[in-house]
Amino acid sequence: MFERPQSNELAVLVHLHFAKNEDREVIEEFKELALAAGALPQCLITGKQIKPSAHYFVGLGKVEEIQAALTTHQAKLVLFNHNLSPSQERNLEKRLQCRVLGRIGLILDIFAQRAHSFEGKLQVKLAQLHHTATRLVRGWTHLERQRGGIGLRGPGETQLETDKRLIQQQIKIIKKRLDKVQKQRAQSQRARRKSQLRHISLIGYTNTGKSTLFNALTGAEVFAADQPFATLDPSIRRLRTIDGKMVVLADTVGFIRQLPHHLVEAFSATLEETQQADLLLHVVDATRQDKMDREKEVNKVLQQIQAEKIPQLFVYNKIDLLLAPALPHLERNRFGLPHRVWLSAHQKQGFDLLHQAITELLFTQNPKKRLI
Ligand SMILES: Nc1nc2c(ncn2[C@@H]2O[C@H](COP(=O)(O)OP(=O)(O)OP(=O)(O)O)[C@@H](O)[C@H]2O)c(=O)[nH]1
Ligand SMILES: [Mg+2]
Repeated sequence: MFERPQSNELAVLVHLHFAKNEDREVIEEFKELALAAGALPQCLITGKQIKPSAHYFVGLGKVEEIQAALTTHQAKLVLFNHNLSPSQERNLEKRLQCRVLGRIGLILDIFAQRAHSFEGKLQVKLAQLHHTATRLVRGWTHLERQRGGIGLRGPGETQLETDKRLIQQQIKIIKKRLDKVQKQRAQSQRARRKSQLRHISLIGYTNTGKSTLFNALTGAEVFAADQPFATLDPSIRRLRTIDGKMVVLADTVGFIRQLPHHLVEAFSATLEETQQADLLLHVVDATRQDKMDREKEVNKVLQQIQAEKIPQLFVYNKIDLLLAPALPHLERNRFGLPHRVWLSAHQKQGFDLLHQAITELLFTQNPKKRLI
């Protein structure tokens, strides 16, 4: 459906270590994000720093290193794997004479490219406007601008020349439109609720295999791909459990560490599927070293959307890729209830265990025991 975008902007990537145990996987994820936005990473500049410096985020020496890398690779874009303050972004752009994007800008750009539904597009636009509102003055505005470049998609570019009042007006208009769409959505949600079917939401870090599992379980054909944020708009299908009961299954947008607050807020309606679920299938890529960190990040977002109390069943996916091969199996918690299912969505292995676990958790006699 959508391939990697081909804007082919040569980019210099910057990632600083602030903690000792930051590792390769965080940097790999950063590169994936850059690629997903359509950038062509030319080099990665790393370094250790105790805390960000106020003016340029990085120290002066690092700024010079970035400058040299830009010249060497003839790159016109610098991507930071960190959240830059508006003034840091501005100072860097002025100094480096090119576009500089922080992690939030990068994620927003990917979202802008991937949003397909009317609601999804409005949500991204809203988040972009909030982001832009704090960044009205850009140091590089006198430079030649490339329309549609990374970080310039969506409403960003024209708003740069407008004032905050105009942006606030736009935010108001979009919120109104979103309200309308969301009311319609609430209506269909109510209709589904009336049917009294139990709701299950697939949630988890991005690229863990939620959509692959959704497709394999329901026979749907939603887009699944080895890239961050393949899914933005939720999909909903019915699913029959092993004992013949019908449930509703939702596939949702994946989360990532440092998910921009405005994005979570803007997507709150989409995330309602999750907030109102009876059970969350928390999909985890079992091959990742950092899976525990990722689980924590996902739980942080769940807290933000007040969904942290909904029972979770962990689905440890991609066991076919584990170095030490594992067979599908089911782990139980201290109450003897299903806690973690190890399976492969791709190979369709372990689905019987998943079905069994869902049935037990949703239709068990003692609801108090369901909380894991
Ligand atoms: N080997 C293997 N690959 C898998 C498995 N499940 C998913 N994948 C692959 O993992 C990649 C991501 O899968 P998706 O289903 O798009 O993941 P997602 O969690 O929906 O990702 P987002 O929507 O981007 O958050 C795809 O390339 C899948 O083919 C699995 O069990 N085994
Ligand atoms: Mg998906």
